[in-house]
Amino acid sequence: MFNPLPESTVELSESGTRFLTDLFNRYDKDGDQALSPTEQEDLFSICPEFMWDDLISHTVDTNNKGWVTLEGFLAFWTLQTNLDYTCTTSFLAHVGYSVIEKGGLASAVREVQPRGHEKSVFRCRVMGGRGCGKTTFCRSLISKMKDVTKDGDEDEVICIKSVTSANRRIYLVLHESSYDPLEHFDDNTLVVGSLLEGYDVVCLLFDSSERASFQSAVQLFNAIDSTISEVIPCVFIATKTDLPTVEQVGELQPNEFCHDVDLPPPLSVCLPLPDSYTQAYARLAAVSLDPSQNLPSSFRIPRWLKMASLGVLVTAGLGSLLVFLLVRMRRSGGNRFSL
Ligand SMILES: Nc1nc2c(ncn2[C@@H]2O[C@H](COP(=O)(O)OP(=O)(O)O)[C@@H](O)[C@H]2O)c(=O)[nH]1
Ligand SMILES: [Mg+2]
Repeated sequence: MFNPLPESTVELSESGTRFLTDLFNRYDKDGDQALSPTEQEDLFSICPEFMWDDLISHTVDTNNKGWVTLEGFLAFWTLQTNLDYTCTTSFLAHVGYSVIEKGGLASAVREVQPRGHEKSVFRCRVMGGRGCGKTTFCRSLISKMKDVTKDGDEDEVICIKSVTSANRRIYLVLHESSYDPLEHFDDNTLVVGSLLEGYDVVCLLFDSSERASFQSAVQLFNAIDSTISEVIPCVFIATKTDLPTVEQVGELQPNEFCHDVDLPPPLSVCLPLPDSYTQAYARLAAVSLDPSQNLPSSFRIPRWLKMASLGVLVTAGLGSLLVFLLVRMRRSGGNRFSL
């Protein structure tokens, strides 16, 4: 029986990975290290209730024909396991995992502590104003930025790929959120807080060629600051730097803002420079492994401590007010009250 704690995450185990590798090789009939549409169809036809055919090629790296490679296949199941491991175990049940591997379905997955050293899948929330380049940023991870056509597409994409950082191979998940605080007039702290549950890093994008773009990023930053209960590293990224840079609306320009909150200046990315994305992903991977590298000064204090200090301030304030009132009452003829 596999019963992970609610705060834990679940990853593929060694035997789960081995089984999926063998499965891929079995269905890769021509041995070209990729599943052709027919091979993929064959594989997924054994479990009709699942509809992964489409999803898989939009989520992971493929070869130049758009066919899923072994690396992409494993990345896809890594993501499914991370989002909902029961989806992976049902699939494995269909394809005969228990017949081949010892230990039942539970041996295909393993429980991992949220900040544990054995964790190898890191989730990054990609946020920012509409049209600032979030989908492009996520898709570039799997070299599919050309798929982005419409301006400010509504779709929230999710992409996963393995990257190497500090001699470790980890999986980086980029998950777009289309929530733009400038489009909502009510308090956005609760929404933003729930959008970050289960994420390891937050990436705040802004379009350097659009005057109001940084404002969205700052509002998101402030909402995170006042809502998160756990410390989360934060990376600012300036997009579309191939276009002329404009001055941003607001008190502080992006570099000044980052300096003010004790963060490194924003990284720059743009489509004509694919390397700029590679560097940004490397940064996200490094920050996932060592959050202290990109923790804004105010995020270093857990929320409960902020609330406690607020409580102390309020109590101190009320105390002073009471003393002040008592002193005034005494001066203006304390005969009405005997102290
Ligand atoms: N010139 C330029 N355009 C870009 C760049 N990145 C994204 N875009 C374009 O900006 C538009 C909005 O991008 P998208 O990724 O959909 O933004 P989202 O709404 O934040 O997801 C699309 O037409 C993209 O092609 C870039 O680096 N340079
Ligand atoms: Mg988008």
